[in-house]
Amino acid sequence: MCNFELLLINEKAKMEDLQKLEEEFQARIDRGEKIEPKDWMPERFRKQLIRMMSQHAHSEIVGMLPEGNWITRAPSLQRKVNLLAKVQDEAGHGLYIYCGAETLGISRDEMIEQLHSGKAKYSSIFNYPTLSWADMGAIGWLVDGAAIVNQTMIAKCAFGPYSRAMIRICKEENFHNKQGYQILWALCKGTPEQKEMAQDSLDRWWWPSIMMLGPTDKDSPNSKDLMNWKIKMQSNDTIRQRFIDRTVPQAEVLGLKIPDPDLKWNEERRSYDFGEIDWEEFFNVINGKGPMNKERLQARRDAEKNGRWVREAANTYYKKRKEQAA
Ligand code: FAQ
Repeated sequence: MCNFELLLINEKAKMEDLQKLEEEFQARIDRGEKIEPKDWMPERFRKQLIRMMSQHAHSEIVGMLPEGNWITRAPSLQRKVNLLAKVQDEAGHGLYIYCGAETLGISRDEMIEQLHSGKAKYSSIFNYPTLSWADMGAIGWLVDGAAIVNQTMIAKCAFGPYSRAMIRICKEENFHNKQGYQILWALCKGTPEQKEMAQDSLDRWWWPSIMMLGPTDKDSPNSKDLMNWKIKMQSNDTIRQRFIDRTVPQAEVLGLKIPDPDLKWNEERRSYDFGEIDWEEFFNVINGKGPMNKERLQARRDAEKNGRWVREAANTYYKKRKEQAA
């Protein structure tokens, strides 16, 4: 037998082994088992998870910026404390998810570099400006509300570290959601000007909040694999519909009008029908052409640069303590 034939036999054996491993892997997922970082996994699975988890972590971190903008302008000490706690929680969420993604063999530095170079995305929703105090209410109610509907599904996903991080994150998001709703509640029960401010905020945040749950299913290239691997438990459109169905009655309680003339209860589907989403706006925003894309990325790059000395000092101190202890 010549060398070439031997090589072919070896390659074929390797392919058969790989196919067997992939079948066993899929069977584990189908049985509802969790995949842990040290388990064998297909390379495509690892890459998709790194993409989704790192983008999620970036979203939590960039998501601190629009609300951080209002900490010094909160209307009372209590509101300030609540907002400060919420923004700190978002930092924590980013850190849990970065840690989870690191177990897949990518470093935090690489992920940050991908964010800063524009290679990795972060949620479209954080590319809109926060123009009034009511926007703090709308973010908690709508943005955290949409995030919860999505993330309670991810909490059941097949990758152990992601699923466990989500359980804790969802508990905190519930507090965020309630504090946002409570801000709008207070404004809606206040003066006509305050109620107008709440309505203006809903008018600006409604459509972006619906879009943040991702493109419609037919334009969602990652969904097939992710759903097959039970990373995504439900499709973008299913989650969007659930978010709308649970949010419309909440708007009615506030006495606010959702800015969609086509929004109507469909008795047969037992769900709301809603109007056409402006997908052109969505794709512009995720491709860097939203109202605040440049500012958001610049703020993250500046934070990285300005905080470098703190990280260096912390590392030096840690090394020194370790040497002393040794
Ligand atoms: N923004 O094939 P699909 C929060 C991209 S956390 C930007 O459907 P996939 C907490 C997508 O990456 C909010 N890009 O993608 C908080 C892909 O591009 P790529 C973040 C988006 O992954 C509250 C392309 O479009 N939550 O709010 C967006 O199957 C308040 C095609 O899309 C998560 O990240 C978007 N909205 O589904 C913090 C949850 N949508 O990468 C502070 C985890 C899609 O191929 C204050 N992630 N794209 O170049 C997910 O559930 C999914 O990744 C989706 C997208 C549903 C976001």
